[in-house]
Amino acid sequence: MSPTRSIRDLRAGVIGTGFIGPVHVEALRRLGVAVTAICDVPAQAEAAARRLGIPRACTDHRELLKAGDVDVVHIASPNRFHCEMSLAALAAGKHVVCEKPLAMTTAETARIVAAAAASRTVFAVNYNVRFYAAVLQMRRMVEAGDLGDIIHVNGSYMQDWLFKDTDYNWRLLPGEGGKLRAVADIGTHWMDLVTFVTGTRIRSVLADLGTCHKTRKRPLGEVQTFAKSDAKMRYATYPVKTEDFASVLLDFANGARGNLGVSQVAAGRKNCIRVEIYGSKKSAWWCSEDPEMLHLGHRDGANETAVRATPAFGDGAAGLMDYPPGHVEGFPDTFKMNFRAIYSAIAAGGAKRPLFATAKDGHAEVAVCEAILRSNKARAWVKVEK
Ligand code: SOE
Repeated sequence: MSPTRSIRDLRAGVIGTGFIGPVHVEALRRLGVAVTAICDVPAQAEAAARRLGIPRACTDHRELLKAGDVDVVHIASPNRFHCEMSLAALAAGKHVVCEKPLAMTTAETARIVAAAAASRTVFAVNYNVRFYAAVLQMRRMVEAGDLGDIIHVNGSYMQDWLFKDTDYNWRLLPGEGGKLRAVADIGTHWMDLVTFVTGTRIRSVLADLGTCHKTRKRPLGEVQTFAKSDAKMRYATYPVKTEDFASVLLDFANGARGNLGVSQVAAGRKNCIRVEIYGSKKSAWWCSEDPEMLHLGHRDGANETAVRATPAFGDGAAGLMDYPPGHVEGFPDTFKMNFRAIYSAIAAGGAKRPLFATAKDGHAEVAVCEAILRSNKARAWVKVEK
C-alpha cells in the first residue's frame, strides 16, 4: 500500500516578493510546506531570498518553473503578469495558486480557465477572505436555509493606503494593474465573498466610479503596497486613470439585490471588509475588523453575537480553525486555511467541490469588473457577460 500523500510532501515556489508574496511564504511555513524557490526582478530576488531564508532566488519565472523541487507555484506578481505566468506554470505541469484578480481581461482569464480545465493539476485563485471562520459559517447557514431566501446584501471594502496624492503603488498604473483599480483589487474580494456565501452569481450591475486625485505624485524609485512615505522622497506628477472609490448596485441570478461601496481613500479604514446578508427569516452580518464575531439579526427576538469556535457559532468552519475562542484568527490565518484547503486537494488528487476559488471563479470576478467599467461609462445597468 502506498502511503497517503501529505501536504508536507509538497514544495512551493513563490513569484513576487512585494507585500503579499511573503504573506504566502509565512502561511505555507505554518502548514509545514517547504518554500524552495522565490522569484522577482534582479534588484529584489536575492535580498528577498536571504531575508526570508529561501534556498533559491530566481530572476525569471521560467527558471522557477523548471525546478524539479517546486510542485506548486504561487503567483504574487503585478496583475499584468498573471496570465502569462499562469499559462506557463500549467504548461510546466505545476499546481498554481494565483493572486487576484486572476488577470487583466476576460480574454486572458478565459485562456486560463481553458488551460486549467485541460491540465491534471489544481488551479486556485487567492480569494482568502472566504476563509475567515465567520464567512464559512455564514455560507453554511445560507446553505442550510437558516436565513431563508436572500433578499438583499449590503457591504463595503474600505482602505486608506492610497489616501494621499503621494501614496504610490504599481496598482495605480492601468498597464500594471488593469483598467479598474479599487474594484479589481478589493471590490472583487467582496463580490467573491458574497457569491461564495450566497451561492449565486452577479447577473447585472449599475456602477459609479470616482477618482478624487486626478493627478498623483509618483516617488522616484519603487514603492511597495502599504509602504509608508518618506519626507525626503522626490516625486514626478502623473495623471490617474483608475478609480479611488466606487458605488455598485448588484442584481444576483437568484433575484437578490445588493449594494457595494469600495474605497482606497477612506481615511481611518485600514483594511475593512463588511458584509450584511438579509434573508426572509433572519440576517447575518460580519466585519473583518472584528473577525471573531458573527452577528445574527432578528425582527422580533433579541439579536445574537456568536463568538468564533464556540458552540453558538456553528460548525461551518470545522477543520479550518486552529485556535480556541478569544485567540483571534485574522488575515494571516485566512491564507493558511486557504492554502490548507488547496494543498489538501492537491495531495488528494483533486477536489469535487472545493472551498477555495477556482479559475472559473476568478474569471467570473473579472467578467463583473468589465461589466462595472461598461456600466460606469454608459451610466446604466449592464449585464455581466459570461
Ligand atoms: C491592497 O489593496 C491589498 O494588499 C489587496 O491587494 C489584498 O488583496 C487585500 O487583502 C489587502 O490589501
